[in-house]
Amino acid sequence: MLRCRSLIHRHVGRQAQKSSPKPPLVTYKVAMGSYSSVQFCGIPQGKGPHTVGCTDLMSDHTIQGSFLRLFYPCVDGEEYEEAVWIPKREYYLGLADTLKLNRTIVDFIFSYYFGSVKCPAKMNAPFKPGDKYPLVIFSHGLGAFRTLYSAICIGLASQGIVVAAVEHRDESASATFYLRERSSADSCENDVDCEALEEVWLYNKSPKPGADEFPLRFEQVQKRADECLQALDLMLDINAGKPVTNALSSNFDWSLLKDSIDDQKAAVAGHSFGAATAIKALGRDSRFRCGVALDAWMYSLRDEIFSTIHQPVLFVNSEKFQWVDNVLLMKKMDSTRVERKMITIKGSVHQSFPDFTFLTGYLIGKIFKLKGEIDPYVGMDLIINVTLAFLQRHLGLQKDFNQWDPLIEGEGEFVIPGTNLDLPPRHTQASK
Ligand code: VQ7
Repeated sequence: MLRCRSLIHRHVGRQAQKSSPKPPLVTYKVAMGSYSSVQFCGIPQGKGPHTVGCTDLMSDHTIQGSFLRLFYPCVDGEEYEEAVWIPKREYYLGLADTLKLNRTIVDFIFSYYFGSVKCPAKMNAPFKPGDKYPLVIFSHGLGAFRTLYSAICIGLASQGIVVAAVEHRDESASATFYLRERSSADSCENDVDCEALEEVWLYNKSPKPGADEFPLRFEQVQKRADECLQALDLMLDINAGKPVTNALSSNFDWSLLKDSIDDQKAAVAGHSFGAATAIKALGRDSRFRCGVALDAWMYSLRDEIFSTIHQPVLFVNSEKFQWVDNVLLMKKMDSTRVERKMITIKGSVHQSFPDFTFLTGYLIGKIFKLKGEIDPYVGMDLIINVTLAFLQRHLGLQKDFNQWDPLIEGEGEFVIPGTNLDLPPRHTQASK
């Protein structure tokens, strides 16, 4: 049961200016280093002008289908409730496996602490038509799943971007599911509530101890990129007015999305393994006009791929996660023909990108490396704002996101251009 403690020195965040019945989100004035007495206050609301809705789509129900959570600008209204952040218990079991912890204990603790966490997006609220929104396909990291990056997805959607957060079925998610027809042996005779389809859960597959990890990750990143392309196809079909078959029951009206997505303004983004996935997807499909790689884990990518990518890419790195060989792989994408940018967020860690960074106290956050030195809310604003600036530049958006252009150059209090690591001399200048 998460609660926000009162703060000693606090200021009211920008979202408090929006008309909201909820108490304002509070963030600390001290952005780095000394927020030890500060408590979290949950997943931050979007800072843009749009209220955000979200809905789940599984199309089709098989393991080959797409599974995604869509974040989008929605109509205002009180009647829609905020979405449950982790929507099924099996995800806790998967996280337990990923973290190599006991399932029963994790289930008990996580149900208590995180079971009632909501994300500030209204579940199944009607889509707000009347504009042509850009589209971002988002790929989660290894051991994560589609809802764990809600802060980023909501931040973008509140600024008028439709975000499809894919849940991968390559056994890199901590848990995911698809549906299959019940066998006749366990059919639903005399059970009126029984569904004809049953959930089949897939958990994170670890490489065998001592085995080479590369073949598994190489295969997974291809499947992940396929799933991003498939999600793009699905969203563009919906935009074209094709009827949607959703294996998950909801009253969401998909027809409102017809002609609401700008099919010339699609980008792909992701975190860690998801960032490698985004890079792979760029090489596979030129409909993605640019990519944003958040703390990329480049391990699964072979050198040959770098010459196949012709779109602009922004690398947003954390200070603590990166190492020289990984950054050198990013540097292989340096180009004189298209923009390749890299910045590092000071005081950030690998887990500054997913939502857990907002959902523990300081000490637990530090012990489990969920928080760095930077205030997580300040870090998240930087991640979202630099992404928006880059999307505006390369998707040709008519917005004011260029106010954050200096971040792309690594200019600002908590950012540096390029990397904090010492690279061999000939790599130090490019892509800054
Ligand atoms: O794609 C990745 N990779 C490759 N995604 C990651 C981590 C990662 N690794 C980089 C290479 S390595 O250093 O060898 C191993 C890690 O993180 C995505 C992610 C995973 C989770 F398990 C998450 C999450 F939010 C994001 O959930 C966590 C939950 C908890 C908590 F519930 F216990 F609080 C913790 Cl402590 C950590 C992660």
